[in-house]
Amino acid sequence: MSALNKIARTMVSGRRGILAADESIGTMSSRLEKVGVEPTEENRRVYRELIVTTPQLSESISGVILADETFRQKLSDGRTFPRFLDDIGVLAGIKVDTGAKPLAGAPDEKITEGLDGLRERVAEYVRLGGTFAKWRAVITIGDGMPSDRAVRANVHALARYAGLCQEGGLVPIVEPEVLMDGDHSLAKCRQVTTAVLEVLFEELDLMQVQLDGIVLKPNMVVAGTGSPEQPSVADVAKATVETLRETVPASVPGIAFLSGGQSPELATKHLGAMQGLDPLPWELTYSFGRALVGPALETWRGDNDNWAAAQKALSERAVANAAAR
Ligand code: 5MM
Repeated sequence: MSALNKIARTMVSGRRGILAADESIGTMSSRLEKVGVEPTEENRRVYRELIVTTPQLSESISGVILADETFRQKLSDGRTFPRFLDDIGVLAGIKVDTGAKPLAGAPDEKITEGLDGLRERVAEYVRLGGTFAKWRAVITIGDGMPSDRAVRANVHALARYAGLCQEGGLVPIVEPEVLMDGDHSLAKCRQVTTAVLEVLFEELDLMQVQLDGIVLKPNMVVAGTGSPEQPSVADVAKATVETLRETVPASVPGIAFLSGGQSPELATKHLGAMQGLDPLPWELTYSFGRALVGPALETWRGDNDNWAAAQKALSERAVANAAAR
């Protein structure tokens, strides 16, 4: 077993999943403001400390994805976040993309940036204690979207990112997110997700990415949030698993879903319903952001009297997702 494969398997096996706490400074700041917390560097640090010090986190969380700012910050006891995670038996991951920007000639579509200097940044993150990385590509469904060029440009960047991470010793989480925004049907989401995953695996092959040393982080196949016809939990589970079976090689060790704006409870139900569907060639787990930490942030609201209750709210979601596996 290669070192990359060993890390990837640790990330996805057993009952555990991955916690995405890698909101960029802008996203984290607006989420803090929404719950009445001043968006300072220190408040972002305190909030991340609340998350990672949640009791028994390591029983349901195998890895935490951090943003660059958090990766370099310290907990109150002086340990860096990667060091603390290592001490509690949780892998430290790092978001290495620098955000999704408008694609030239297609302002309603996005291309994720961050390849420049990535080889050097990967080497630094490894020195700081990172074991895996994340890059998120964003695909929009809409009038004439996604365009072929948006899909091609994004999967090309994902594959080059994955190759650079593997060369430097980090397991890449490969995240092509087909957004839930819009009034499209489940069938449309399935068609677009299939097309994106097909070209993604072509491109990963072209770049000679070792498939047993990645973790795929896709969207579930759902209807758009504005669609009048919302599918049942069983329909989402079936469409998602069928789509993945058609597109994801069995050599990929695990698939860890994003939640994409689903409610925490629904994301967990979907994950649970997929586990019952025949033997699957890969592990199926979670790499949720909002569906794991949303209730904790709402509970904390910057008041340290709510610290324990907020950690309990995170713990409940993490335990529910582990049980769903
Ligand atoms: C936690 O949010 C991640 C970073 O977002 P920005 O760079 O936009 O601030 C995001 O990539 C996240 O990891 C995925 O979208 C999964 O999170 P959800 O909430 O969709 O499960």
